[in-house]
Amino acid sequence: MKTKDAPVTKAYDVERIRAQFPILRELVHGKPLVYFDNAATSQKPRRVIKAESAYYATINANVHRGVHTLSTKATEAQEAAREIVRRHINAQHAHEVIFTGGTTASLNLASFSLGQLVLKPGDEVLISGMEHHSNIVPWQLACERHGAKLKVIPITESGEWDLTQVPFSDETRVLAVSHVSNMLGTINPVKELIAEAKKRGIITAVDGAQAIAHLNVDVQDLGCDLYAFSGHKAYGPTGTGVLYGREELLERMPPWQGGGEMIDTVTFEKTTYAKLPFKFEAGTPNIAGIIGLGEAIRWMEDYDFAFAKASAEQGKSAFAAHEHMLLERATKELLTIDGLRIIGTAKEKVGVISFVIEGVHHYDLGTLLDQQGIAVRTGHHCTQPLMERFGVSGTTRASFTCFNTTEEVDTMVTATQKAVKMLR
Ligand code: 7TS
Repeated sequence: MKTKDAPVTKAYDVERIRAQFPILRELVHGKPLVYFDNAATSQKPRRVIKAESAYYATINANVHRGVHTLSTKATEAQEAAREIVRRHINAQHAHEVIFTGGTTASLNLASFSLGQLVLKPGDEVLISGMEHHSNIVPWQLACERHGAKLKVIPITESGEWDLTQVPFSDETRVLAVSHVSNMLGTINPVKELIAEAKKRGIITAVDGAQAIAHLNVDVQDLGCDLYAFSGHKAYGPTGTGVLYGREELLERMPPWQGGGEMIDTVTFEKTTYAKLPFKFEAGTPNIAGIIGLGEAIRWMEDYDFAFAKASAEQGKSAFAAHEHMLLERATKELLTIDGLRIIGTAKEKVGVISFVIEGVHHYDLGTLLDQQGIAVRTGHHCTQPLMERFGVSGTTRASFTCFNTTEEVDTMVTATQKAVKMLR
């Protein structure tokens, strides 16, 4: 895992990174865009936009279908992207990488298929109190289908798992937890919890939606059975995602959706399924998006790793270090605002800051910030149980990425101070 306390040196050229993102030239309400909603979706570097359009302009064809040249080229480009993902997350085999529509689709696949495979009445699925709805509802549905129960790891005041109260039991069959919280920014000790689960023979699934663009994800090192993420949160196109699964488990898991591509033979009496990964990829995939996702990962590696070498002695991630510096600055400056409370004060955080301000509704604040060209997210962030845990209806959330600047943080803080004066 990348650590984020590396010193940011002169080698980190934020302007050079910004130049890669065409959208940063846009004005919003006549003001330069300050994009602090990176946890919702990341912006796309030019290379990714180009890779997607080049596919349509030059090799558009269906994959794994025809013998014609374009189909072969499209297939090769898609499978090259699978290998890029495999290498990036250090999966053992490319066929352990299943392409999906996003984290939500990956978790629905995982919960449906694992439900069929292992859940019986009385069994338990263990999640945590900081999960996104995408890592709650699919498991709830699976539990309803199979008569199982959903159990929850409680969250401490600082926004961390309370490891003294993990409700493992003899009935726990699946542990499904997020690597990083989208609301709190907390980096969870997933490796440790997975190790504990494995000792008990529990299958482990990780929601990596908020980790993939900020941490070095190594699925073999984590020891997880399944790992889900979205391409669009890691500089890639929307409508792309991955479910990594350990080969031996994927072989045993039944398919989720039926259709073309996922079969070996079909008769009206019986269907046999294709080998991995195609067993889980029914229908025509998002070929252009997958190619774009591969390019996004290559872009991230080219830039982040190049900077990492240049900027941090121990090869720490330069993106993560930069984002952490922005987080520290925003935290310090925002706390000077009277009545402001940060929700999520864990020691290990990515560049996500959620806050509430006494006497100010997050929606009003978000609207006033938008008028200054500043994009933040407001609301419950698809984590309603977590909102309830902290006794709030919603927060304002700023989430930082590699191209954000200290000036942008200062602009947001000043605009927030002004907004508070207007709204109180
Ligand atoms: N899990 C986590 C931890 C997330 O943050 C999100 C999206 C999802 C799952 C679902 O991902 P999707 O790509 O399938 O939609 N989180 C957010 C967010 O924080 N703001 O908008 C979407």
